[in-house]
Amino acid sequence: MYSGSSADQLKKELEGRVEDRLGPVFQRYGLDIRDLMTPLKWKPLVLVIGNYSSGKSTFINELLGVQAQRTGQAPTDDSFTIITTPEEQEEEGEVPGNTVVSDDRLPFASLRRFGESLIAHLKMKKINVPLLQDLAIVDTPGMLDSVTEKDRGYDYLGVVGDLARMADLIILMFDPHKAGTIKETYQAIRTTLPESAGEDRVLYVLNRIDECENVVDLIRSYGTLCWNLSQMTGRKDMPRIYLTFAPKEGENVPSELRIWMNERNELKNAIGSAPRMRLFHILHEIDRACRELALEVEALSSFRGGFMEKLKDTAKFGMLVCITAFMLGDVFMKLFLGYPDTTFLESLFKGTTSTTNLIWPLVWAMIVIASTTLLVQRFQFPRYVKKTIQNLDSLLTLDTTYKKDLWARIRDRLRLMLEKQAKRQLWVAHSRNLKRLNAFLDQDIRTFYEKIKEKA
Ligand SMILES: Nc1nc2c(ncn2[C@@H]2O[C@H](COP(=O)(O)OP(=O)(O)OP(=O)(O)O)[C@@H](O)[C@H]2O)c(=O)[nH]1
Ligand SMILES: [Mg+2]
Repeated sequence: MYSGSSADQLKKELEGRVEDRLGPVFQRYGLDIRDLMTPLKWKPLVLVIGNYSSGKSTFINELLGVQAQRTGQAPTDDSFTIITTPEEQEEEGEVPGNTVVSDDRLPFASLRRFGESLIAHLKMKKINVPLLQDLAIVDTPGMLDSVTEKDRGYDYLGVVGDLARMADLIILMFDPHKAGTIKETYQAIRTTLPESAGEDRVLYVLNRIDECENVVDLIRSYGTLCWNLSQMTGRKDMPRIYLTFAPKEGENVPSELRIWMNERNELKNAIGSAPRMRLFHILHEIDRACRELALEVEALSSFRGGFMEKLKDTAKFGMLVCITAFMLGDVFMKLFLGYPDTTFLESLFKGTTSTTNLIWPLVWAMIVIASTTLLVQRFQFPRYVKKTIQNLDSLLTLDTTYKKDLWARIRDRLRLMLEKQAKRQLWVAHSRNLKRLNAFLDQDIRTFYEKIKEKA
């Protein structure tokens, strides 16, 4: 199994490399690469979600070897419980939600936004169990059918989404009685999880299979779950579904169930891989942030390029007017005002040009340059920015679904940037930054993926 310390070492190496290579580029676009890692700064996290009474808490207790969580038929637990070990010199015990969201060593500050109702339903339990040295487990209230946000008092799926974003491994538990038919489960799989977690981080479990009357009954439940899952995820391939049950304490496992014992053990072993999954998770987040920024930089580069084209035309026209003003400005002055006595062109023909003949042509040229600059600054550029913001999609060719998804995530950020700092974008070397981002994606991230796989 992947040891926590080798994962830690790789994590530090990765963080160093990211700060070195990407820190300055992210900073140039008003982003802090460290923010990206804040939710991932604590221990690897295993999130256990699923239908009420599917056996989440029973499984956690079995995994830890202690009765950490209350269990029982019907919805039993209405709290999110983070289970971890006490710090050095600290006693076992419970920490209330308020302290959990205020502790800046922990990654849960974002949960504060779900309000007091959630905080009252959030706690941390600290128990001395070796498994928890390298990871923390979050037990959650079961998903229900006819429940609204008002009934819960907080946005349950919002909380699940936030935790899923932080989690390195998500166990989604079903049972044969309600194999994928619960409304909240449907919403979680349909929207919350895809927005927060990669597919590879979710383990599907059909638990309590000992309650199936016979193999036919089990196959029926399994089939129903597969069908429901395929409807919910839209995936063509069926993910692995662990078929498990909790062996009753002190009782022998009935012979017909013995063949399924392996599944439960494999699920437990999969949880041990959370530290390694954390590394993949971090890489995944960095990869995503880099690709998002790369697309943003591409759009800004196109914004800059488009304006430079316009500026070139204006400059050409301005230059023409400038030369005309330089040559003829004083000729018109002489015609209408009677001075200067000798125009620049006259002095040229006579061969008597002196510095005094250059004063008016230069004044006229300067007037043209100054007014062109003013025109560009006051009218042409703001109009270009306004038009670009109105038609942001024209900055890029979005030829793949992946690019379209990325674009949907950064569109507002880009709009804000153009509203606030459009001028600054003209002076940034976007193409160089894009090269750096792409080099990181092509080389460094790949190298780290290989390293994690090698050490597995
Ligand atoms: N037969 C059988 N019963 C189980 C199994 N797992 C759990 N149970 C029982 O099912 C009931 C519900 O288990 P819990 O672990 O409390 O379920 P939960 O998912 O945590 O439920 P909530 O916290 O209410 O969402 C308890 O009475 C358990 O003893 C199992 O694999 N087989
Ligand atoms: Mg429970």
